[in-house]
Amino acid sequence: MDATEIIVVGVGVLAIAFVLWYFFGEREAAAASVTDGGVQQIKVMVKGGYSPDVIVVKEGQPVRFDFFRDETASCSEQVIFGDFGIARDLPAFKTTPIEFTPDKAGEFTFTCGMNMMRGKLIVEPA
Ligand SMILES: [Cu+2]
Repeated sequence: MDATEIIVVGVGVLAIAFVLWYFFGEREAAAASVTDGGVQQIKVMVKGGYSPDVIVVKEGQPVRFDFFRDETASCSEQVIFGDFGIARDLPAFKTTPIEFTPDKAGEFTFTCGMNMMRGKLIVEPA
């Protein structure tokens, strides 16, 4: 192989590694910040997905998500926390607060109304 071929192969390998990381890699989990009132707060950006899409909270303490939907794509117009019986409309370009107290520990998914966009809520045992 000459130098050009080595570079081409190298770039290809890096591109494959990036794709694998992007789709299958472990995402950085975001921990909620706790206010004086003991509410676990976290801002979630909604744009083609949820950011952050892995959120860590503690069981038995109230949680407040501020969902900011930064798009009009109909996919994201609803967010559902099925395990907690919550379904809420998210108006575009607005912040929608969703408050509840996670009463069970474990890993739960939250999704858009079509179950296409997904995020993970990790509730740590109290
Ligand atoms: Cu959707």
